[in-house]
Order: sequence, then C-alpha cells, then structure tokens
Amino acid sequence: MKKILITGALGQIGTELTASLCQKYGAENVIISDIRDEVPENLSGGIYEQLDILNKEKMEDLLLKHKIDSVFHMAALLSATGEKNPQMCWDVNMNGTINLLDLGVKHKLNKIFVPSSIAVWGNGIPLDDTPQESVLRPTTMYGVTKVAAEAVCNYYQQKFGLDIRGLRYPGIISSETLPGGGTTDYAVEIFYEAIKRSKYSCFLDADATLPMMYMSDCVRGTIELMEADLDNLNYHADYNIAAVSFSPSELAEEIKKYIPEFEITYSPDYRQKIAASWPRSINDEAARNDWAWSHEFGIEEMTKDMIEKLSARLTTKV
Ligand code: NAD
Ligand code: AKB
Repeated sequence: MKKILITGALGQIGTELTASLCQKYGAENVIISDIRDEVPENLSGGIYEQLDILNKEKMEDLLLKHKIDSVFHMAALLSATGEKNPQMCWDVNMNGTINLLDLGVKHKLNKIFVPSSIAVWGNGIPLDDTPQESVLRPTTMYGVTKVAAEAVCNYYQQKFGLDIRGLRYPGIISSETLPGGGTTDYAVEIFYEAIKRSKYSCFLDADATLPMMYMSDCVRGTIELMEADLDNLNYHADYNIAAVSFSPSELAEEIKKYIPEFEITYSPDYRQKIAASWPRSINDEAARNDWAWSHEFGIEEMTKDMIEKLSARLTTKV
C-alpha cells in the first residue's frame, strides 16, 4: 500500500484508522474523505477531500488525482440508522460499494478493505461461538447490505481478481469519536454518562450479551489483514473476528470498580430486538490461523483505558 484513500474517514473507526495509517505510511500518503463538508480541527493528519461515495465521477477523480492504490472503505449507514431509513441504507451501503469495486477493476487498485459486521447473522444461527461458515439470515436492512456486500466483494475477487478483504467486526468501543447510529453504541455511551452523570439508561436489556472489541484491536486487526500474504487467506471479504463478549450489566459492574456510585437502568427499545438476533460470541479460528489474528484487550483492560482517557477529557460534570 503506497497511496491510501479512506472513505467515511470522519466516523468512529475511520478517525482512529486514519491516525494509525498516517503514522505507518506517512500522512502525505493518506487521503481522508467523507461526505461531510466541515473538517474537524482534531484531524490526526492526512489530506482531506470531501466525497459522497454515491458520486462515482468524483470518486474516480480522487483515485486518479492522488494515484490511489489501496482503499479502506469505511463509509456506511449503521444498523439503527439503517432501520430508520432502509432505502438510504441500501443505497449508500450497496451502491457506494459497487461504485468503488467497479473503479477498483477499472484502475487496477492493489487492495480494497470493505468492512462487514456481526449484523450478517440473524435468527436461527447458533448464538454462541458462531462459526465462520454459517447461514446468514440478517434481520435488518443494514445486515442485508453487509451480506450482499460480502457476496459482491467475493464475486469481484473471483471474477476480476480484485484483492478485497473484510472483517465481520463486532461492536467497536472507542474514546475518540462517538459511534454513528448502531445497536452496540450503548457500550460507548455508557462510559460518557458514567463519567459525566454517574448514571445511564441503557436501550438494551441487562443480559443482552454481544461480541465487542476495543478500537486499538480493531485498527490493528484491520491493518494486519490488509498486510497479510494473500496466499495465506482462505477467506476474503468475510472473516469472522472476535475479542470479548459481555452484557450491559457485566460492563456496568466493571465500570463500578472505578465509579462505585454508578447506576444503570434499562429501558429497551427497538434496538433490543436487533441485538437479540445477533450472536453472543463468534468463532474466529480462521482469522487466528490464516493471518495470526490475536486480540489484546479484554473487558478489564478496555474499561480501564476508556475511563482513563475519557476522564481526562470530560473533566466537568454536567
Ligand atoms: P460511522 O457511522 O461512525 O462512520 C461512517 C462515516 O461514513 C461517517 O463519518 C459518515 O459521515 C460517512 N458517510 C455516510 N454516508 C456517506 C456517503 N454517502 N459518502 C461518504 N461518506 C459517508 O461508522 P463506523 O463505526 O466508523 O463504521 C465504519 C465501517 O465499519 C462501516 O462499514 C460499518 O458498517 C462497519 N462496522 C462498524 C462497527 C462499529 O461498531 N463501529 C461494527 C461493525 C461494522
Ligand atoms: C451496529 O451496531 O450497527 C454496529 C455493528 C455491530 O455493525 N456497531
């Protein structure tokens, strides 16, 4: 990877991926793009270009202008936002991705990363240790787009030899940028509310166990997969990847070790039904075997790091 484009770079994962890629490949070689006009002041480097991924012409201009050879395609609408506007979710997640794949073939891109999600699964799958090879029956439009994107990426790989890689990310927890409208967002919000107000009303049930991952593992895993030897990969756009699994009540107990007065209440909404259709834990042996994936952060390490980082930032109680 010599010249990298990130789409959706101002989102939760894109922000921290940008920082790592700039550090590793040089800020002058990382082009960050997003649909948003305003560029945040705290950008960690890179060259910003405004890009709506539905604008294929502009996407092509940027690929040529910056001589891009690799793309991390992070632009998408997530599960909760997607359920509010399924048509737009399909449009952005599918048509935006196909635009990129077509241009990838046309301009012979070296590598493309297209993230997938635990949302590919749905009712009727084993909820624990969900295998790499399993039936995919998504219950949300977001999940439908992730299954379809995996299939279309694998098709472009076989048909055109385009090197496309992807991970079925669990819920990602991070301290730098707030999540953008997903079902697992509670696991980030809870830290902000615990630090600011010592209480949180959770939109999932107390025992809604879901697979989760800390951002530093997510970013490292993403880059490691992109740097892995293609000959070792038995899967392409659909690798299971896992770190930890916990429920809202288990996370609350962990937070109480640092904020003993913290109180959590439960007021489940439409997102609980989505969460209930997703696995509780995932089998990621293929990733561990093929490209030596290994997570570093468990719930204890993650909670400690989140509390330390956010407490330093959110100093005033509202
Ligand atoms: P996010 O919502 O935080 O960021 C997405 C970014 O895409 C936003 O900055 C948004 O402005 C941008 N965007 C939206 N529509 C666009 C368009 N038409 N053109 C260009 N940019 C557009 O999402 P994220 O959490 O950073 O997720 C990145 C990827 O990882 C997505 O594919 C998502 O489905 C996947 N994923 C994320 C998680 C998670 O927990 N964060 C879990 C599983 C999978
Ligand atoms: C969401 O909740 O929509 C995302 C995901 C797991 O894909 N965080």
